[in-house]
Amino acid sequence: MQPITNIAIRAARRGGEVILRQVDRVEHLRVQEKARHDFVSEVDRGAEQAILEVIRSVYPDHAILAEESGRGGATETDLRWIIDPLDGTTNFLHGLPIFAVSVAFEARGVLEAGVVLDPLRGELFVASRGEGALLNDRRIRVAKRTNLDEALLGTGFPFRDFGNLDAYLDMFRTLLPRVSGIRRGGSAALDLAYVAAGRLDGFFELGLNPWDTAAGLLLIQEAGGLTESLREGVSPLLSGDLVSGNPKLLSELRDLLAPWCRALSGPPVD
Ligand code: 2AM
Ligand code: CA
Repeated sequence: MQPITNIAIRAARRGGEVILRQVDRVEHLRVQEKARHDFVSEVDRGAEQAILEVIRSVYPDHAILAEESGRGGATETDLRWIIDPLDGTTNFLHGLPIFAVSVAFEARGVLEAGVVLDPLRGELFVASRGEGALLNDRRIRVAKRTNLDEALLGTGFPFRDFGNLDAYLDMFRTLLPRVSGIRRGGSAALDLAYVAAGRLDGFFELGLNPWDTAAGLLLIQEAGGLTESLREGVSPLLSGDLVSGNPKLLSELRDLLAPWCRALSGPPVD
C-alpha cells in the first residue's frame, strides 16, 4: 500500500478515536449552528485537529481542505488533503449511529487515496488509485445488479439550500417507483462507501461538498463503479450534484435524471 494511504488511515483512525470518546455524552457537547440546519460540535473540531496533526507531522508542505477549518497549509502546491472529520454530524448529535470520518488525498487534481471510517462498527474502507478498494483488508466491488427494478439506492435530501428542492423532488419521484428502494442515511461519505462495497446499488444527491465525497468517489472508482456529475462540464467533486453506480446502472440512472438536471440552479459548491 502507498505510504500516503497509510497516513490517510492513521489520520482517520485518530479522528475516529476522538469521536468514539464523546459518543456517549452528546447531550453535554457544545454545538453551534454554522448555517441553518448545519451544525458543528467540539467533536467535529477535535477530530479535525487530531487528523490534521497526523498529516502535518508527516507532510507539513501539503495543502488542506477541511470542513471545519477550510483551506490551510501550503498554497503553492497541488498536493492536497480533503477532510471531513465527522460526516453525519446531525446524526451524531441525535445519537443516531450513522456517521463517518472521511480523509482523501489528491495530487494535481487526481484522487490518489481515500479512506472512510465508521468508528462505531469498526469498518474501514480504503482505496488507493490503481490498487482497488478494501473493507477491513478484504477486496470490495460495486454490486453487479443491472436491473433497476431490483436496485437499492442511497440518497440525501436537501437540508440547507432549498433552491433545487423541486428538481430534487422530481428526480426522487422519477426514481422511486422504478427501483426496489431508496435509503437516506445522513452521511454521504458512508453512502458512497456502501456503493463501493455493493451494499447500495447506486446513489444520487445534490449540493454535496468535496469533503463529503472525495474519499467515496475514489472508493467507488476503485471498486469498479462510476460517478458522474449532474452538471455538464463540472467534475463530480466540484459540482457536488452527482449520481453513482455500476456502469450499466449509472447510465440508466443518468438518463432518467437528465430532464431535471437542466433545471439545477445556483453555483456548484466549491
Ligand atoms: P456533514 O455532517 O459533514 O455536514 C449529505 O446529506 C451531507 O450533508 C451529509 O454527509 C452531511 O455532512 C451534510 N449535512 C449537514 N447538515 C445536515 C442535515 N441537517 N441533515 C442532513 N445532512 C446534513
Ligand atoms: Ca462534517
